[in-house]
Amino acid sequence: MKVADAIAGVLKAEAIEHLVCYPRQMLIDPCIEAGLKPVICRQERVGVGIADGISRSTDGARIGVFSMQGGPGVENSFPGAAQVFGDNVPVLIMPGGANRDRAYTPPTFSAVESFRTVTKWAASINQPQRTSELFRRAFHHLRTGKLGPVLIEVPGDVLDADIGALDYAPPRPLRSGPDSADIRNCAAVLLKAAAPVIHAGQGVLYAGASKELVRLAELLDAPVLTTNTGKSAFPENHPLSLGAAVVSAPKMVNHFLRKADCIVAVGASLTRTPWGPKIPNGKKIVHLTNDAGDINKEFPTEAAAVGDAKLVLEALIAEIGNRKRANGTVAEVKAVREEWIKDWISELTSSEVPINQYRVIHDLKQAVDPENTIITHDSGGPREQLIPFWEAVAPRGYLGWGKSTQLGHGLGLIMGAKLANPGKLCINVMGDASIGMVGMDIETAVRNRIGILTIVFNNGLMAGERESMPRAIERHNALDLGGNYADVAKALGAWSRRVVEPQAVSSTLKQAIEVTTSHEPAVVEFVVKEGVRFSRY
Ligand SMILES: Cc1ncc(C[n+]2csc(CCOP(=O)(O)OP(=O)(O)O)c2C)c(N)n1
Ligand SMILES: [Mg+2]
Repeated sequence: MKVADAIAGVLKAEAIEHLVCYPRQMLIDPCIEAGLKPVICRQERVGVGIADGISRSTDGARIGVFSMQGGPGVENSFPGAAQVFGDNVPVLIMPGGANRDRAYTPPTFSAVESFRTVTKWAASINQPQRTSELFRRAFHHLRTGKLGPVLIEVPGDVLDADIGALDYAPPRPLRSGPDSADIRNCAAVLLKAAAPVIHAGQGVLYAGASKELVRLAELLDAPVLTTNTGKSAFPENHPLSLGAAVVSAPKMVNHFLRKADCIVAVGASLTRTPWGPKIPNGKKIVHLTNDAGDINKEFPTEAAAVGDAKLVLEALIAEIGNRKRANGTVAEVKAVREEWIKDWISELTSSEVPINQYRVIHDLKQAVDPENTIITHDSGGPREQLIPFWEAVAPRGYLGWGKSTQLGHGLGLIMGAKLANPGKLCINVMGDASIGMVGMDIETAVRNRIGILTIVFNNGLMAGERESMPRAIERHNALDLGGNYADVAKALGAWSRRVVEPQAVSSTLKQAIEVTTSHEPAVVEFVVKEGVRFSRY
């Protein structure tokens, strides 16, 4: 068997359905022979985004794979790799590579060396007979421990080498549980706390531990906030939910963070980031994570336990037993939420022209079945506007992203989510700068019959950058962007509408949702106001 066919056999054994790819890549045909479906994108960074959507929306149960040319192809996929590395998403990136006799000859591009800083592990198949071994390691890394992208480079001259029969068995995902002494310590700190707050991250999603998280919150009568990537780990229609935080957040988040004496982080690294909850100094920290390297990293830690979020939560729940607490938290969350909505209801229902972004979000909420919807934001204003006000009720009903925050990443992400969840309504909300980065890939959705709904907030500028370059703006209008994206989408073959009247928001969204049910992407461009009011308290 040739190495190319062996790799196709590995992917088949790993139940990979889609090969997201861009030529020239000599693995494409062998993979198609093995029964995979190709998804050819228009740009490599979007290809990584599609693979991300497959992995992220399935909590890694299905691994997204993206394969492209060595040299220019892999060079052009660096942003995608950096984004999934920042967000710890298990994605397999499989570039071609120069023949082995070109290695270490400048300027030959080395994907392994160049991607070392944005991958969990990167290797080149330097000997054909190592194919099975290297893929076993790759899939082990993609399933176990702290997750992240893995890169395997396939040099051109390796592909045709004969290696006999393929000997490959998919490695099982492995979970580890916590030390019982650590759990006793965590429970003791928690039960002494007067006002604990639970800070939940994406580890809860990957562990499938949302039910256990709800149980812990109810036992402690503790309110729950999530990180950006952890949004949807806790049902946001639960009376203890505070919502998720980026720079903006529901009013409840900072209200409870300020008064908390103890923060319990679950399935979260607690890395300080502008796009996450801001934990004030001086709180007692209890840290539950599968990566010991994150403990004591940013915060002195009072108690901690290392393990898979589900196993750790089960152990903690058992340790707390019937020592249930009551703090009157539900009534306090409700009161602050009511104050918050009072602050915002005029925005959410506004009839102003240009259209208010919050009105679109509000009308969209009414138009969807939240149990059957996956939605994601893009960078910039849309992220800040959507996250506080979108109520995620089911795990992975929201794909929050952004330790790096690359404009345009949401488009590939939602295409991958739709490929992996064809029965769900999949929506991405992007600004005009974002669509400028990746808009041509709307054609990828058209051609591959990926029925996503793309919402574009077109305010004709980069709202968040007003502060960053006042002189350039004053003298050269440097903030402004131009474009009619409904026309662009139409020219790319998508169903599209441009909406300027608030009265048409709801009916157009409903029409667009209907269009997506027949595997056709829909793009709705809303001509919106600049939009600089954010939910920040
Ligand atoms: C690839 C990339 N380059 C630059 C940035 C910095 N950045 C963040 S938001 C933004 C402007 C976003 O404008 P737009 O998408 O139109 O949304 P708006 O803020 O206007 O609502 C920029 C330049 C980024 N996040 N990603
Ligand atoms: Mg804009």
